[in-house]
Amino acid sequence: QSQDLGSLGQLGTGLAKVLRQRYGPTNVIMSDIRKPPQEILESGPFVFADILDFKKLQELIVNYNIDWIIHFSALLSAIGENNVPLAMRVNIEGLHNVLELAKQYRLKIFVPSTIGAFGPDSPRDLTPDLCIQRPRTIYGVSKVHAELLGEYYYHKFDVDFRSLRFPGIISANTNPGGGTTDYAVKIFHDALKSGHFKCYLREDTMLPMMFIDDCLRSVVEFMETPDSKLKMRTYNVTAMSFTPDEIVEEVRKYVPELKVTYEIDGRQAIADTWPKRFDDSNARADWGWKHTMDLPQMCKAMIKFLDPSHQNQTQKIQ
Ligand code: VAH
Repeated sequence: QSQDLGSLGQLGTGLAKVLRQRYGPTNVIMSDIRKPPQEILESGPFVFADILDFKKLQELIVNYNIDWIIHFSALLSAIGENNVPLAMRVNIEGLHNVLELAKQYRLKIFVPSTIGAFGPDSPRDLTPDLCIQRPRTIYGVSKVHAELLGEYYYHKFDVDFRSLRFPGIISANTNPGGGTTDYAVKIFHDALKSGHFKCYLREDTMLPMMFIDDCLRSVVEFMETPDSKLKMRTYNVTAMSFTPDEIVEEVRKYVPELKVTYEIDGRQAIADTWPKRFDDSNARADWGWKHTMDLPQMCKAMIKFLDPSHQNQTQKIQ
C-alpha cells in the first residue's frame, strides 16, 4: 500500500497511474490538498491530506495499512522564491513529518531531489553525486536538507529512505508546477496553440532534462531495488541536456513557422546556478538505471500526444 502525497503535481499524477498498473488500483492511495479532477477520483482511492497535519497522516497510514510513502509535496524552485515562508513549512516541516512517520511505522519512503540541490560552487558540467552543495534557492536548500536528514534517519534509525535527483521533467498530460525548467514544456503548448514561443531563459542555457516516462520508471525501478544493491541513499539520474536553442530547432521540424522571442526573467538567475550536465554513472552502475528517450524522441512523443496532426517535416522531405 503506497501513500502518494502531493499526488496532483506533475510527477504524482503519472506515478500513481504506473504504480496502480503494477500493484493494483486500490493499493495506491493518492492524496493532496487540492480537489482532484473527476477521472482521478474514479481511478482509485483519493483522500485529502495536508502534509503539515501530522495526526491526519498517522491516521491515513494506519487506516490504509500503508507501507510506502511517496512524498511529492513541495514548492518548486521559482514558486518557492516567491513564497519562502510557505516553502519553509511545506518543504522542510512537511519533510520532517513524513520522515518521522516512516520511522514510527517502518515505511519505505521516496523523496525526490533535484538538479536544484546543487549551486554555483558545485562542478556544473557533469555534476557528480558527491560534491559541494550550496544551492541558492529555498527549494534547493530544502532538498539538500531532505537528502541529509533522510540519510541520517537511514543510518540512525534504519529507515529505508530513498531519493533521486531529477533533472527538468518534460510531460504532456501533467502540467509542471512552477519550476525553472518548465520552459521546455511550455514550448510545445505555445508552438501548437499560438505558433509563438516566449522563452524566459537565454537561448544558450543548458540544463539536464528527462521525459516523464523515464522519470516514473526510474522511481519504480529504484524503489524495487534490493537495499543491498544501494551504495547511497540519493542518486543523480538524467537522460539528456539541451539549450532552448536546441529544443527550438527540434520543435521547428514539426512547426516550421514557430516564432520565438526571448523575454528573460528571474528564472535565468536560478538556471545559471544549476548543473549543465549531470553525471548519473553511479545509478547506472549500482541499480541498472538507463534512460530511453533523447531530445528527438521526446519531441516526437510530446507532439504526437498534444497534436498528432503535426508530422516531422524533415522526414517528409526525406
Ligand atoms: C524546477 N522542474 O524547475 C523543477 C525541477 C530540476 C527542476 O526541480 O524547479
